[in-house]
Amino acid sequence: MTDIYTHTVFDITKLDKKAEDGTQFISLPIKKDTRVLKPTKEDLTVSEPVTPDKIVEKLKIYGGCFVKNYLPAEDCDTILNDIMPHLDAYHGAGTADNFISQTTRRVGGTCVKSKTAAEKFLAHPLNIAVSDRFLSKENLFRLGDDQVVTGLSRAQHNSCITFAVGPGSEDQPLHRDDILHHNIRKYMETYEFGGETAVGTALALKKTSKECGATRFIPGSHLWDHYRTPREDETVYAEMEKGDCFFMLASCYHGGSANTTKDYERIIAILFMTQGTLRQEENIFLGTSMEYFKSLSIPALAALGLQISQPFCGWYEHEDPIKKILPESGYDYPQFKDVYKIDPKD
Ligand SMILES: O=C(O)CCC(=O)C(=O)O
Ligand SMILES: [Fe+2]
Repeated sequence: MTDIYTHTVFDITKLDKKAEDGTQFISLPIKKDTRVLKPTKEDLTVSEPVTPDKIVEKLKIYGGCFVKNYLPAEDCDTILNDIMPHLDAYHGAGTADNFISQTTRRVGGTCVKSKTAAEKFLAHPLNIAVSDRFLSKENLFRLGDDQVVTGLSRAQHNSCITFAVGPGSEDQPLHRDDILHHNIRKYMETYEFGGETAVGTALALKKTSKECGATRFIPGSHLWDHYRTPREDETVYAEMEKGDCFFMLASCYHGGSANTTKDYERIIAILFMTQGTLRQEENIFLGTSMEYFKSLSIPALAALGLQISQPFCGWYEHEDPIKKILPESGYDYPQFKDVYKIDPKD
């Protein structure tokens, strides 16, 4: 019995075996799904003239697609100039795991640190149109016995992180970004709308190649269930020229890759949109002073939503907000509740 509503942790079978560092081995349910897509770069690239319909079609089939010349080079330069001082001030917060390499720098809040990012990248008509197709909702609601109202909830900004992936950065484990929303995916034969919680666009602020660690992704993995193993030999590298963009559903497996160059830093801005309903009803953050938050207890701050929702939701400058609000308190909250090793790897 648990007092927390949950599903999938009950699918973990603990094995009688531990790794050298003490990590518990487990097994997971195995679902047979051998579908592999091997699209060419051309298959994955939206043809001119680029329209929301064409992008949506590619995303339904592959989970990711490329748009050439999404933003002019000058806009990329302006965004990079706006963000560079913040990247230079990066001190490696939250690098205590294998998810972000020590030689990778990253800055969140790109759309509030760069007006060009907000106006040209976030408010890009293709981003708005495509995100709304996957994430917006319009519904009717009954009020009393004789009235119906309707409401439109549009896609909204979820995050926009600029990554500077330096030489020596390693392959990031393949993952789905919608784990932050605890989105448990079901096997799909063909794409069904309604279950997506985020849609991403990765903008190349500089040329990005396999050598410098381009994002790699698994075409078709947005149709997989929660348990299928993501394999390296199924990945495609999102190599792009400056100003090109890669659209990706958050349900698609992907990861940043190893930068094997000697001196070339890969710089990319990754924007995610989410459902307009994935927020608190009341916006208590706008207009509330830091002093007020500092005066509150940790349980009150956590209940207000200022504690990370594990694994990845609600951070401020890549850290749990309570750590920022009460730096002297010794408060620490892990990113993951438990970490296991899968055995056998199927
Ligand atoms: O570095 C990249 O290209 C991707 C990074 C990423 O997927 C992440 O940090 O969630
Ligand atoms: Fe990711």
